[in-house]
Amino acid sequence: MRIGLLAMSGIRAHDPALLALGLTLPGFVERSKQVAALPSLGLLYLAAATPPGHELAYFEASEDRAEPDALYDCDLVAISTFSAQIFEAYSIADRLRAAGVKVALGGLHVSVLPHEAAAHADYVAIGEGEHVWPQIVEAAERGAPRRTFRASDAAPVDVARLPVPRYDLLHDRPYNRFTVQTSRGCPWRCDFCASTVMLSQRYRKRPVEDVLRDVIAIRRLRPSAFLEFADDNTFVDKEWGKELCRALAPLGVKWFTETDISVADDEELLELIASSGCRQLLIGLESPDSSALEGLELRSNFKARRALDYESAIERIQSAGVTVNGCFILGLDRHDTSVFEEVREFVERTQLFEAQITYLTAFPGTPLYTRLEREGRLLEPGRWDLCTLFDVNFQPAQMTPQELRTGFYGLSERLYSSAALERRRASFHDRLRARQRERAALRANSA
Ligand code: B12
Repeated sequence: MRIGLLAMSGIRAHDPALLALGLTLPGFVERSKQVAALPSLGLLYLAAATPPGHELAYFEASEDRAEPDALYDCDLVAISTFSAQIFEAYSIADRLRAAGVKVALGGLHVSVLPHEAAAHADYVAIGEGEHVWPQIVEAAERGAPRRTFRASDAAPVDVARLPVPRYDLLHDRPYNRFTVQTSRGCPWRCDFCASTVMLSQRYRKRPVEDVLRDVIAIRRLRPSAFLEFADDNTFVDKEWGKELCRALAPLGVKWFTETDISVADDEELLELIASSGCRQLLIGLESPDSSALEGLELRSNFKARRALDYESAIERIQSAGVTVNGCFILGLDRHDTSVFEEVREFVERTQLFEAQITYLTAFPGTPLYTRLEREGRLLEPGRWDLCTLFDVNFQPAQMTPQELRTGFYGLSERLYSSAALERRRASFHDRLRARQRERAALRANSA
């Protein structure tokens, strides 16, 4: 069969005022360019798990009706999508099916709402795709009737046996940023999280030599590639993290990842992260104030506990030479209109190299969604297209939706202006130099 792999690409946001603002703010523009340049790792994993004897091609659609014509020559098309682009994916699927192409849908959103997806697909996949995808290919080949495949009905996916994602399918594309997974899942359970937890609960890390094998495969394709680890929380296991960094260091790659604030607790790890080519750690701080984070992490109140120590933790990480992209969620239940100034002050005080602000977003399948639905606080239930992190679709507890938006616009202007960006960057480098001088002096004294 000829099999097409369709990624819904680009970023989504609908609020016209924010879009107009975003286009003029350097901080937004920079990240949007980077984001637009990442392929779908999920589809590359499916490609690697495809039984032999089929012809594979990777495609992208940046919006509804943007699907390439060549998709219509396929026998089977696998579409991977998150919530924000699900309706676009459904209409592309409907058109493909009307033209006689078999369609399989999977991914985070579809795994949570398989009944919704089933109306638009021949085959629906729930959960991780590596073991169900070969079954879907086989079903399509036989012309088997429509059905849903559950990863939980197959053997569990062993992350110590993952194949190299088929990066080679991207050989003729302009990508210079690639994703690699070093781990799947996260030990914490934040009520808003809609990542791997939607597929499987457990946190699993991969053998370091397999990660290296994947990095080398990317480098073979694109020697100067920048790597983003598509993990939920890379440095949960500090000793394994050190092993990973030691293995990456000789390759001279530049990389970025997401992790939690506890990375600051281990000085040796920080040094290894810095010396192995890490350009930035993205850390979900969520709010500067611990009280706003009470109960948000459901297992052990991790976020509220750690917020007490955010400032010194950020200082430790950044003075090891690793920039922090601190993420803040606006509209948590304890946030009133004072939160915008609070975040601005915090970013200024800590001189976070980068700050990311998003709205509290109720993704389907999350405990947050269930709670806001129960409390009648979803403004337009079922509007999955508003699950962009940049559109408000809930009634905040202590503000009107418009107050939340207005505060967000104002904060965006202050955080992402050229002047603010330059100030933070200069301050990072100044502090780093000062810290390096201090260390050199200490070493000289103790010698
Ligand atoms: C890398 C990344 C991106 C990249 C690449 C996206 C891409 N096309 O894959 C970029 C930067 C472009 C991106 C953009 C966006 N992202 Co993003 N992103 C991530 C990140 C960090 C990792 C995703 C990843 O690669 N996972 C690893 C792969 C292997 O897993 P997977 O895709 O789920 O695939 C597996 C299964 O789902 C399944 N599967 C997937 N598709 C299919 C299809 C079939 C047919 C089958 C059988 C199986 C199957 O099999 C795969 C292998 O097991 C996650 C957060 C996280 N830590 O997980 C957020 C995340 C996925 N992103 C998110 C969001 C909201 C977005 C945006 C909508 C933001 C915006 N405003 O535009 C955009 C979406 C636009 C887009 N083009 O996708 C949310 C999605 C939540 C949700 N449930 O919808 C997440 C979870 C982050 C968050 N803050 O909550 N993102």
